[in-house]
Amino acid sequence: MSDGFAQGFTGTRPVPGGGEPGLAGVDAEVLLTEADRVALLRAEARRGLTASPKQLPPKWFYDERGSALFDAITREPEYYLTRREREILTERAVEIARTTRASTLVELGSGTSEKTRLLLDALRDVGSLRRFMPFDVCLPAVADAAVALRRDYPGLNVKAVVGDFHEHVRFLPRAPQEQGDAGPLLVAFLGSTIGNFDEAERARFFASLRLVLRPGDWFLLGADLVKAKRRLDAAYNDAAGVTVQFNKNVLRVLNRDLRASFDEALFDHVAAYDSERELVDIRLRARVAHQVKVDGLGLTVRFAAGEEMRTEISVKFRRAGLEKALRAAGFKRSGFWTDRARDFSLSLWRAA
Ligand code: AVJ
Repeated sequence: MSDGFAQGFTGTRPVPGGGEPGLAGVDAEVLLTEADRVALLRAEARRGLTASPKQLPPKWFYDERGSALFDAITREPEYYLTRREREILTERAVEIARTTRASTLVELGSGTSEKTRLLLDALRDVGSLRRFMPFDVCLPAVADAAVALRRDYPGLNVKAVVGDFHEHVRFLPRAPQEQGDAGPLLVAFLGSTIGNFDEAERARFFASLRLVLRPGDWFLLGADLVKAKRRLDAAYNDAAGVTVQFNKNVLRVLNRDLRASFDEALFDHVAAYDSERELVDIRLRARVAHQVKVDGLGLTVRFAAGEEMRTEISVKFRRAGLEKALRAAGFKRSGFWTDRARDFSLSLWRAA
């Protein structure tokens, strides 16, 4: 590596891919190439479709169409999360910028990076901002974010990273100290994407993030809070049906990338808050008994009538639970904020 980002790695590092389409003119680190992505999809789809009960990891919603559908969900009246998080960020961005004085902002699962602009503006205004790194599994999403932000923030060094944050957070490229760019890193993980992780995945994620950070670096976490079931059920069953399309999009991804023959019309969207486990369980339920061929895996998958396949969990949090998990991973709390309705939380953690 000659770009000065190769230092500070531990462990074996994936070879960055070259010549990925869709990254023209964007400085990028591809930790997950298109070929890797398909290999990972194959492995995870094979495991999930042959498991009992069947399940698919939620990251596979997010091809270009899925990312656009998620964006549409954030504008639905029932889906309060994005608006609440934006309310907190609008109020706290300056405080976060003054506290962290971060020189690099990393956004995990960046999507369209729209809320990040609040942070970028505040960090630019305190004069500490040098670099922005959108990190996402969806290459078109990071590429678009990188292009738009480079345009709107002249002088900002933008480096896109394509990766799976379960696997690749520990390989986050760091600028070496000797470049005179030793300001702290601020890693933002917004939107309650952390809700997609189960408890073990969360612990592993916080621990590997802590390993890539140096003492004095920062972690900003957006996490949705436990609340009344009726509101959560409504948020994941919007009247316009965008969430239905989003949930079923994973079937289109399998059809296209694994030459599967899923028929969306044979499945119902099912999403319900489980107040015991404090999570929204999101599934696709087969309307009738049928078989699906997955040619790319040489697999025939049988569904019984009424059989449910889990496509996502969306865990809801309490402050005490978050503090416990982050402290266990080696973080110290610096701030914990909610919106006025106490629907959503934004918290700032310092690598201790
Ligand atoms: C992007 C994981 C935060 O769990 O609320 C929205 C995804 N799924 N509606 C969430 C989602 C169905 C969303 N996250």
